[in-house]
Amino acid sequence: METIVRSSAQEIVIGPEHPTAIIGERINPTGKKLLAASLAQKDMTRVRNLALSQVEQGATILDVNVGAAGVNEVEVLPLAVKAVMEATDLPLCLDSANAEALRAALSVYQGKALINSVNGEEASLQRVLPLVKEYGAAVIGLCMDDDGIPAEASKRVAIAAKIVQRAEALGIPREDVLIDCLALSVCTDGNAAKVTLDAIRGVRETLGVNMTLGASNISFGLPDREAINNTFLAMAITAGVNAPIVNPELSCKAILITDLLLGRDEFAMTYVRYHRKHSQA
Ligand code: THG
Repeated sequence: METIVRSSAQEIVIGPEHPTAIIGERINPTGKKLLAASLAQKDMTRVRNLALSQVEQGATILDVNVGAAGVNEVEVLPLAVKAVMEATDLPLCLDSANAEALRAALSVYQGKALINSVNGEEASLQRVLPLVKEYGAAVIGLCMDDDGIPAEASKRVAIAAKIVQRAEALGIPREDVLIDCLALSVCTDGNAAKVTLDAIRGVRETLGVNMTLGASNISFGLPDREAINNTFLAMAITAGVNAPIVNPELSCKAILITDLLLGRDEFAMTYVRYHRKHSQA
């Protein structure tokens, strides 16, 4: 099972036999006032700089999200996508809940994009999957629906199965669906990580599709989030996640070490190269 995403200049293959793809999350105004303000002004300087820094830190795909108060996503998402395409060669993950913004971004994107995201709600399936088909893109399917994020792993797997089935019914191959089993904070529910990991194993065993995960929710409200996130990432990758969404500055090293320990880095070449490039010695 291989998911391929592409820019005009390179291709990234996501799959169990490949190194973990690293989707950089930092082009996102959540919690970043200055980025939100510059996006509202249609100033792409910060977007470009966040693209360049994440490439430098080891991202292999870049998420682009411009959702904030005062930002017209239909206008600004394509502007941000163009700015990132000019700054880097990495394939992009177009992140919006607004289908018209996704369409506008897809129409300027050169390559095979990853769309972030569709979920199990009927309205989402009907708005997003036809765009995936029309543009020959890949898509992230979130394990949630009208009733929110299920507390039981088996229900998340059932939503994943529904998304895959609805995609296939439109002629979208299951290789082009990346499932996100979703993480909630262990601060409020001590079983939250376990449920997500059970869902990941369930999706791997019953559907066999590739998976993403935004890991950082797991540590919300707790001290030393970086340590929690990176420990959870290692567990999630071991369970079957192969394209996590992360802050590359904080998580690339942990991901490369996880690949090394799982036998996915022959002669430790990738880890050693990364260490040389990023150690100040
Ligand atoms: N799954 C999928 N897509 C996603 C998520 C997911 N997209 C959005 C999000 N979750 C992943 N992206 C982010 C982006 C920013 C932050 C967390 C996840 C974040 N920002 C800091 C804050 O809010 O405090 C800002 C700090 C900074 O970076 O400067 O934490 O789960 N499919």
